[in-house]
Amino acid sequence: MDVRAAVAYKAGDPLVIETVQLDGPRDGEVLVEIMATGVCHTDAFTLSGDDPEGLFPAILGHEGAGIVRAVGKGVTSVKEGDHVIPLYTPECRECDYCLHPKTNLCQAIRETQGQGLMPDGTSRFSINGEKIHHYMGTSTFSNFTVLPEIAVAKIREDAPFDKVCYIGCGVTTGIGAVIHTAGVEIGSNVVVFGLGGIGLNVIQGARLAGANKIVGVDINPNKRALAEAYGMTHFVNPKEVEGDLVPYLVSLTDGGADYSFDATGNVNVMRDALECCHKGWGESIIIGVAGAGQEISTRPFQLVTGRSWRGTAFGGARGRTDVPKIVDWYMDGKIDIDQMITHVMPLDEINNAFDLMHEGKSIRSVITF
Ligand code: NAD
Ligand code: DAO
Ligand code: ZN
Ligand code: ZN
Repeated sequence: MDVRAAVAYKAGDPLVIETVQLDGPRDGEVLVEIMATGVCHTDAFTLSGDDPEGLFPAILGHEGAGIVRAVGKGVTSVKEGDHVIPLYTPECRECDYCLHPKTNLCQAIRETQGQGLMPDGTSRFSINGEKIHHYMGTSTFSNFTVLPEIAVAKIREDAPFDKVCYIGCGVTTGIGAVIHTAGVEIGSNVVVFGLGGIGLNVIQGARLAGANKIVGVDINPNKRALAEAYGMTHFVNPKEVEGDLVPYLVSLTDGGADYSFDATGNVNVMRDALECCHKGWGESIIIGVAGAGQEISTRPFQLVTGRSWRGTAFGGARGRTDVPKIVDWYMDGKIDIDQMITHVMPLDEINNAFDLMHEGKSIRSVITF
């Protein structure tokens, strides 16, 4: 079938809105009509060329919501008409990783997903006979996409697509990092670096978890007001701190953060995030994705003296199990999404969404089809 998609032909170039050919779902796959998709920093990261796994041409996008329009042979867990959120971290419920309690990194389709292909090693997208790569197994910058059955979470039908698409990445990543990965306890002091689409969700996760001080750190002062609305108790702009940032944060958190989170992707910030943690027990969680070839460093003594450094993908969430629950939290008013969606636009204007992100003017732009 012909579909409308934003194609990334080359690193650094704007996306091109094209009519693209999409083959139907094969065994174990589903065809999903994408109704809305968010534009995340990770899409921009791949488009920039900094992503070591980035492949071109590709149809980017990994934060969508839509409706199943057809299913391939052998599909049992969803049917035509079901509302779903695509999962860039699938959940097969059978592999060693899915069966291990300490990870959400299902490996069932990892190899082909990393190659921009469906599990049978082929692409469903093409243009004039030329292959276009899938992206993160989701390719939501298209009004239709094909996904493996294990890479869709079935959600309730009254949830608005233009809001819950954000649960496909940002909301789940931020809240999940607090709840699943860190396991923040009531009364903890938390420091969050980067108050963008992910960091704000870390803030709201910390509030949900009953944290005491929730310190937000961002070089853009315009991020302050919204972060306060989501539960930030103290704002720190590193540009306004006299002296070193780390001792300032240690003092502000009465000896150091119980938990800190990097939601910037900057390796120097990651070091500060680790080093502002409390001696003896502070844990720092890396969420941000750094550019190709970049490395983190600290003095090993930081770890010897009881701080620990960990990371999280998709907030440690198991998509088919946890995503429908997060949709329920939104529908029940336990979490908020609406204020973070600062811009809504049609697919034709998707390059504007990237510009707004780079200019620091948006939290989330959502594309509606
Ligand atoms: P964003 O651009 O919306 O937000 C980043 C924020 O960091 C901005 O507010 C910016 O002003 C701030 N910032 C930049 N440099 C800073 C510095 N030196 N000190 C303090 N603040 C600084 O991006 P986002 O969508 O929130 O994504 C954040 C990161 O998370 C990206 O690296 C993205 O790739 C990554 N990410 C990871 C996962 C995962 O599963 N691990 C999922 C989604 C996104
Ligand atoms: O190696 O098993 C694996 C898959 C790792 C992919 C996890 C991606 C999470 C980080 C990228 C940001 C997503 C928007
Ligand atoms: Zn994302
Ligand atoms: Zn699995």
